[in-house]
Amino acid sequence: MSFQLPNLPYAYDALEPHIDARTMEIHHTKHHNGYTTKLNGAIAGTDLEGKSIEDILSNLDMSNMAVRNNGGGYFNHCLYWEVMSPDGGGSPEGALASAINAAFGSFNGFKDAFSTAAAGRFGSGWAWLCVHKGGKVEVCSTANQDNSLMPGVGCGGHPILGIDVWEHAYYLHYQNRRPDYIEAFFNVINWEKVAEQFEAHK
Ligand code: MN3
Repeated sequence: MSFQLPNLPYAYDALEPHIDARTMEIHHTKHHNGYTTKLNGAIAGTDLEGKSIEDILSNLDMSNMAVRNNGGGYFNHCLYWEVMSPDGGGSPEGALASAINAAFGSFNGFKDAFSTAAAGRFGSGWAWLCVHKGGKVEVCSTANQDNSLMPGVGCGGHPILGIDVWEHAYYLHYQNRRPDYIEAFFNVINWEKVAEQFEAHK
């Protein structure tokens, strides 16, 4: 069994004007496709073949750079597409909203923490909202294609919302204006999907 590049749950132009169609198409067909193909190559014939991506990343030998980079890239982008929607934006409700308020004081407190983590990531990487067993949420950031499932990255729990801050995620439209991309991302967050992830992993 090999990993498959998932289809996007919307058209490439569906997130405009916040994220442009050309960025989305290249990001999906070139970058995510590349991570998927290289991950399959890296695990072929090893004892990782046939395991779930969460299992692979949670028990990862961090010196295995091919699986670390491409397995992270595979997982991270699968989540990224899912937590965006043309009908997104607004703020969460229910238990997720309560967890966010408990951790950050308010939705705006969360937005500040998440945006600061995303803007402050030097070079390439991701910012995350993660949930720990028991339901506590935290914001953190990881470099390159690392994520909080991996051991020893200084960031724990299961990622339930992630923003890609590699330049390939925004440079065509926003050039060096990463903060503008981060602000725009809030207009496309699919909070129903994030809440599903919260319920599944809390
Ligand atoms: Mn990317």
